[in-house]
Amino acid sequence: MDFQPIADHFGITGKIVHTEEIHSGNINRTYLVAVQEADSQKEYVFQKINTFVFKKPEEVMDNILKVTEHIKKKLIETHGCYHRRVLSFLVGDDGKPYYYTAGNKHFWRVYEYINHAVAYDQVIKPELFYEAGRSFGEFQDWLSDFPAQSLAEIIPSFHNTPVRYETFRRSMEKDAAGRRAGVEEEIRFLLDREAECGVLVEKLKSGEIPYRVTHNDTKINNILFDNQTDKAICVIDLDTVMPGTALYDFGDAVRYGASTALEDERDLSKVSLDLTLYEQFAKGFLESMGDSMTAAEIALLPQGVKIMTLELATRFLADYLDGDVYFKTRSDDHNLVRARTQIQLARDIEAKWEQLQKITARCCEK
Ligand code: GN1
Ligand code: MG
Repeated sequence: MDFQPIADHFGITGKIVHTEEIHSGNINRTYLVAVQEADSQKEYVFQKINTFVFKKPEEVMDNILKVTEHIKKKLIETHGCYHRRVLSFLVGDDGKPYYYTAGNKHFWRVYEYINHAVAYDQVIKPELFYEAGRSFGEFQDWLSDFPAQSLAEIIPSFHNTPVRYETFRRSMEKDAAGRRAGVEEEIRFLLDREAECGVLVEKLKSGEIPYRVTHNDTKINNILFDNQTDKAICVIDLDTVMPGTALYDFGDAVRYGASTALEDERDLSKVSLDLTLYEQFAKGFLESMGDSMTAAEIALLPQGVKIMTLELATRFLADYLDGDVYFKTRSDDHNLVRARTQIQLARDIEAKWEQLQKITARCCEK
């Protein structure tokens, strides 16, 4: 990979001394690029955007720049500086925060690497998940006065679960990769729960719960933690920041982070929902969202977790049926393995439903 033209475009003058792919994320390609300058070394993150997923990448960058500028202002007001707390994207001579290569085929962006930080793929101790809740809650709080109508809808109906089910049904009917016969049991499980998945979208439409500017991809590895203190410092992966409900962000974070196994664990006996972690995240999230969470939203938190889990199951299984065209995969059955962990998690969420209600109520008393 020749990073030099991209570096040149963004005015990075030093000599590239090290490059390395960072294998996280299921969509974009991400690289760490180290540059030797006169008397110091500086690191950048170069990302090639997946333009099959993000059809209008310029709009993605436009949203991100607006949102990061807004957060920077907030941080200056409250902390006097924003160093390490928000992503800073480079802008080329043409004033644009992106650069096309390969005859306009590849879309690149570059941001400053945040030093002394670590990202976790799994929650290794409960305090980390409290921090994650706090951080995603704070992110939403910062954006609570952001003009939502100025944001482009990057992926239409991104978290519209009934629409996800329609797509899933189309994939089932088409059976493009000829894989359907092997997954009838999984299909049945998901279709049995279709009726209950429209609740959040209906309540948003009816105004029972508010639209907010949300992150929409709240996996724990989308937060950077300080590598000394394990305090959350920066929310990353802002590609899908759009208007939505806080319940998506809550649900997505919990289905991923409070699972006792990774999203692609093959041994389903390892997959369950850790209630201690659920409580930690809820505490952190509710604390930093402050009084702005409405009673209706709080009552729906467990539903947010269940619906997001089912939504991801339908997305993974649909992609398996389509022949793996959307998510990056490392084996032929990778999407099926992912769908199965989500189904197992949904089963466990149902088994723990009463407890989830009780814990949620307890978090509000504090
Ligand atoms: C994708 O790229 P990554 O890993 O942050 C996906 C999310 C899914 C997630 C599942 C734009 O996110 O919606 O929840 O994989 N992002 C997009 O791991 O589809
Ligand atoms: Mg992402």
